[in-house]
Amino acid sequence: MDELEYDSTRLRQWRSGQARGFSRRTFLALTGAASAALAGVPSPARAAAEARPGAAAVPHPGARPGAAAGAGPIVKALPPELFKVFGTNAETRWPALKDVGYHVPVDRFFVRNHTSTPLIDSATWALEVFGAGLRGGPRTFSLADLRRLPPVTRSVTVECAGNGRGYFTSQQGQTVSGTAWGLGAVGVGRWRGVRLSTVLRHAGIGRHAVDVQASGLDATFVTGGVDLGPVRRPLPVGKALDDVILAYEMNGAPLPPDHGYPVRLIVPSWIGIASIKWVGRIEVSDVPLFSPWNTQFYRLFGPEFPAEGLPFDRQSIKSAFELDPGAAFPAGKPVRLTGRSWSAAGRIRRVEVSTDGGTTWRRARFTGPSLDAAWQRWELDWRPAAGDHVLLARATDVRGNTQPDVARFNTLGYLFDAAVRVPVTATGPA
Ligand SMILES: Nc1nc2c(c(=O)[nH]1)N[C@H]1C(S)=C(S)[C@@H](COP(=O)(O)O)O[C@H]1N2
Ligand SMILES: [Mo]
Repeated sequence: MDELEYDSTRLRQWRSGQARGFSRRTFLALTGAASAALAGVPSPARAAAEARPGAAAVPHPGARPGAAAGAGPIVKALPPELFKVFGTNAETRWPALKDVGYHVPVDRFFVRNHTSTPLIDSATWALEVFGAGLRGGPRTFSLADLRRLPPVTRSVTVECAGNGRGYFTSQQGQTVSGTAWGLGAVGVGRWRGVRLSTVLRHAGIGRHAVDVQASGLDATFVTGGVDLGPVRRPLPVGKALDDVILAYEMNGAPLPPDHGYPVRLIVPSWIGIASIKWVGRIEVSDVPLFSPWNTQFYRLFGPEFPAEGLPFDRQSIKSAFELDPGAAFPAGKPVRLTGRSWSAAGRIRRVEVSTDGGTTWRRARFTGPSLDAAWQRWELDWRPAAGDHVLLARATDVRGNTQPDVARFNTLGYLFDAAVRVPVTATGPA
């Protein structure tokens, strides 16, 4: 599974108009008028938001059986000591992970909703697998059908592609659009379900299958008066048949409503949008598929990238301390700094911590397991002198990728991977 090759092939197909689902013509109709008026770097998301309502309606399945609207955008409680809320989204506050184990408990796992958590009745819910990439007709699976198939359990990170976006502005002085997340749009869960490959084989996937696209049963996503249809994003068949899970349990219990009940995708190492929640339908196509979530969103736009934007799928590498910026410590007393690092390219090999703004670095001690597609916990003892200090943590993975000093600017603020500067103070005698 070579993602770079997949992405460059899709970019070529997209440029030459070979795209079903969300064509380049539709994209240009949405963005053309507005981007002509914009000076500087193109911002398709902004352009789409400014497009005339109804200018380019995208067809989508109207019937969404089993879905009902929830009370608010997020169902679970969002106490301020555990979450920072941004509209329909909520990020985990890192101090809330300090004394919890390897997996993030549901009560503090971040939520990223394009609209609202739907309340789905699993008794009437069914998964429909359909499309020209199947050898026969459509197949449906009840939750009981899925539970009868051989299960798998795996600890996997789910991380929003925009995690850390706020640091493009606060640390690099750059203007980007989208939710100004800190580092808390990430979590590791223990997911149990059935391999997507098992379900696709039961559905009769054919040799000519090209892409696999799951759609959510949450409300369709409307931006600037344009209905973009249900949240959906294609996977190449190579990835779909590799390590993707159709999960029905999180941390040993049925998925909670906010995290995709009754069934969601878990796509290891890929950006969070790939892990479609509340899956209702899965299309197996015999042609390349496109959706707004791999054409106008989740592409890298900016001076360093092609005008159409560079598609991407994989997450990057990051580290976070289990504390808030501005945390205060007693001066002259030992403190144990703790944190976690993770990379989509593999396990973490080394984490270095600086307590003096990046001048000197010490190696952190690993605690707990090192898992592929999840994170590494670490700690470091420190005795701060009175005054202000800047902490940094910098991870290196088994492939040799290291967090840079500066993340690559892109207008939608994805894949922030630079080491984050965390101001803290030590007060008192000494
Ligand atoms: N149906 C649907 N699936 C979705 C989304 C959504 O809004 N609707 N958000 C995606 C995004 S952008 C992310 S980062 C992850 C977040 O998963 P979580 O809310 O369980 O943390 O879900 C993804 N799956
Ligand atoms: Mo996301």
